[in-house]
Amino acid sequence: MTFPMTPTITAFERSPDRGKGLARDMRVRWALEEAGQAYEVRLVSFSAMKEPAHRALHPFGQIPTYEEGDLVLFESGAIVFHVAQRHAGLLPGDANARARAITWMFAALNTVEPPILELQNARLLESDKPWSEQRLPLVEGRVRVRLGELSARLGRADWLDGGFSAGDLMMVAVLLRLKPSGMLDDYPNLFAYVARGEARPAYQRAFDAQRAVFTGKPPTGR
Ligand code: GTB
Repeated sequence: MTFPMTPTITAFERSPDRGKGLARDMRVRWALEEAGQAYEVRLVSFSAMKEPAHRALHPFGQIPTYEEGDLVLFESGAIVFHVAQRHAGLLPGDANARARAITWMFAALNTVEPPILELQNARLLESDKPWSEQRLPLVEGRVRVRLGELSARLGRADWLDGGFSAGDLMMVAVLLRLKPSGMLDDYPNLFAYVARGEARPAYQRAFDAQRAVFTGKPPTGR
């Protein structure tokens, strides 16, 4: 199944991560690639994001957004959910399994991502504050609690609940934010889980496409 109109998403014109795939357009690209759905990308500068034209799409002046005909969406979770609902492969057909996969999407966004975000803010935005050094272990500890809990639940399984789903896509995308910090190395099953996500051909295509924005070279099409 494909959408009647090719959707357009927005992404950073110049991502601060320099093509590492850590911005939130990556999870949307990944979902679209898993779905086999062609899409277009409009690149937006930091200043254009705050202009009325972009705010009409995204009230908070951020990326990603998603346009498909008359439909305009923002929030990466809502966009991935929309794609997953409309295409086979990202959500199971069985109603209960589907509800559980959606639960994992929420868990990724609402339980696991917030402490990770807090840690990144503490490291990037608060390092010059006199209390930063004292606060950092606390914030790091909160991330470790979640990683420990998630690691215990995943155990030796490949994916969180049966086959790969949008829940895994979101969880891997969230955990990837920790990759540069090396924190995942202490949780071998989570490290392997993330690597499994990254190894998916759809992930690779999405990663190459967002990286091409930074390098200026077209994706290799692997
Ligand atoms: N809850 C929203 C969603 O899930 O879509 C959050 C959207 C959001 O935070 N967007 C960020 C943005 O537009 C980009 S992803 N920021 C610009 C602004 O607010 O003015 C966050 C992000 C940015 C950069 C990196 N990086 O460089 O590593 C990683 C993640």
